[in-house]
Amino acid sequence: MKGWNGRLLRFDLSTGKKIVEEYPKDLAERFVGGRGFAVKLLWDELRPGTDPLSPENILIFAAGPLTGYALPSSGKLVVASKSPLTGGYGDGNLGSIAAVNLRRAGYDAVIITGRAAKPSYLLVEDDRAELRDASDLWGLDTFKAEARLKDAHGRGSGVLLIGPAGENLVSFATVVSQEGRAGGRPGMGAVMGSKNLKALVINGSGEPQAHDPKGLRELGQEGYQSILKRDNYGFWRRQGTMATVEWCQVNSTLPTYNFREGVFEGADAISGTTMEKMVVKQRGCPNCNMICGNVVVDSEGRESELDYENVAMLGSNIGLGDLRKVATLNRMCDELGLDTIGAGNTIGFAMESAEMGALDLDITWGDFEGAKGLIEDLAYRRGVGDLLSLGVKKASERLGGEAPKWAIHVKGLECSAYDCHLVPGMALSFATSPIGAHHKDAWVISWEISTGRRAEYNPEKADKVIEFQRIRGGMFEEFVTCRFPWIELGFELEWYVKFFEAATGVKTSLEEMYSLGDRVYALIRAFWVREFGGRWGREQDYPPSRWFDEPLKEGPIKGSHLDREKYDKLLQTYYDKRGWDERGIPRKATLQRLGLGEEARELERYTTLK
Ligand code: PTT
Ligand code: SF4
Repeated sequence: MKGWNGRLLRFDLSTGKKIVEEYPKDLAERFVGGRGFAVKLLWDELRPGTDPLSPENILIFAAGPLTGYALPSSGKLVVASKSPLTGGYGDGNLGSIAAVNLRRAGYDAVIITGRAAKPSYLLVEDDRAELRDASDLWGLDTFKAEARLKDAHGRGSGVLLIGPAGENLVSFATVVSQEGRAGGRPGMGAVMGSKNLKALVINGSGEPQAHDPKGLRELGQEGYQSILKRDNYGFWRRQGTMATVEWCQVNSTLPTYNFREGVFEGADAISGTTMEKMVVKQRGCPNCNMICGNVVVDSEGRESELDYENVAMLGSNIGLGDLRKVATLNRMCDELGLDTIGAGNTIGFAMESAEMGALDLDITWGDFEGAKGLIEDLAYRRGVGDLLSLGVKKASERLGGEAPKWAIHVKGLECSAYDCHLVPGMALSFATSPIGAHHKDAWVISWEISTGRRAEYNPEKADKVIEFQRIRGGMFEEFVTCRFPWIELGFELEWYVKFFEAATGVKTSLEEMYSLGDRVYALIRAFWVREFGGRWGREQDYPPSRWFDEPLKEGPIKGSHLDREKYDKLLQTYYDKRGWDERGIPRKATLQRLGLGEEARELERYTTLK
């Protein structure tokens, strides 16, 4: 096999046993890499009903057949596991030299099982994989621990690690790398912590063999050149994802006061334009010529890398209109290894709970010191932080009463930063995302609004959600490269088909990639259904009730809210188009058509397939 290394590294932390395994060609052909590999391995190897924080859970770091080559934005990998936050499939995508080094070391994925007897880190250097003592790193923040590991193993080492939040099993702890790349929102950091695994350090001296190395190099160079010529390139380099603050404010979709509103009176103070004047340097992922990590100095004099999601969730969503203070909260989350979206959402939930008298906590909207204290309490699970570290779904259920009404999540994963009172397509994207409420698979909000059809519920919306899920979930998460060249600069999808052919020698087409996306989606859905013991229904695919029941009170579209009946019809259209039944479970014929006949037979042990 060319393009793929064809090898998996398995490491059992309980026994210290390493296995290097050549995987069957069929895995590459049917699941390609990244998320595709992850869900197939979890489906085949994870015992249903496994406690996500037990040694038996499986933690996977997977690259794809394009990762690590000299191709635009190819320095990414997927981290996946059964999620302690949702109980279903969880993953995240982060940029790190660790992705490149993994491929250089000769692997396409690392599969970690068991639990180390004491705090440890796993050192992978080509064929060598050994567990090292991490007692002196345990308790350190991600910046300090990464610096120590790089001192020990070289500046070019790829380090994927957790902070105190992961060590303390916070349900929305992430994996961090390179001082601000963070991935695995559904608690992948907690899974790592439960395994006593502080870090994975990866070095490699080889190169993944390509089918047509010269052709691939030339195509990569052409691709980089093409990116530089894009109209939006200059603006992107200045603002990156932060331009979204202004866009959301103008369109009343900026999450504000725990997603009660879509406009924030302090939006200008946290906008991309404000940030531009504060940027001291830029950072990014490897192999990228459109880097988007803008670093500012925070209110305490430290560097902090800003992205839209971080700023909206730790800014407008908690009523804080001071970008340097927002940057401080963001820096704390990076150090502690907490997902900024989960943290901002949870702080907003806590502020509203305190306001409503449901939680005995001295905190108000925009309370910077209160938010700082809460972030610490979350990471160390102190006081009320212990309850809130479970995520807003479980915390609200424990608080009881009306609290679930202001818990903003889908399937237990906190919503990322788009208010959906009047964008039903985006609400459907959140609701049907394969990991819970994440925008990564279908960011249809921009299409919905720019085409002037935000209020519509027509079948075209379901088509668009599926199209985006096929591209984002079906190509970018499997090839594993960054999707920003395409989504932000219009770098055409055909490039990726050509890259894939030059890397692997396998002829493909966009249609084939879409059907790959459908296969991966169906298997992820099957995984959820199996984990829930077959007890699965369409209520799982509903956005937060707030967007239906509590109209916006401010801004140009005040009075707007989602319509339950129309949403339900749209959801049914989505199911019909996907070939899923009215419960949201793939039909038997659909699974068979996607080459998942064996998986269908296994799923039938849990539920009747229609
Ligand atoms: C992603 C989610 C996002 S999505 C953001 S900002 W975004 C938040 N970033 C966090 C952070 O930073 N620190 C922290 N402690 N927690 C954070 N949580 C939030 O996590 C990220 C970029 C971005 S920036 C996005 S959209 C794109 N995501 C991609 C994706 O999902 N797939 C893909 N093929 N390409 C992508 N490119 C873009 O990558 P999760 P990163 Mg992230 C400070 O991982 O779990 O998916 O959550 O990885 O290397 O930082 O790049 O406006
Ligand atoms: Fe990373 Fe941004 Fe480049 Fe994507 S565009 S690879 S997120 S630096």
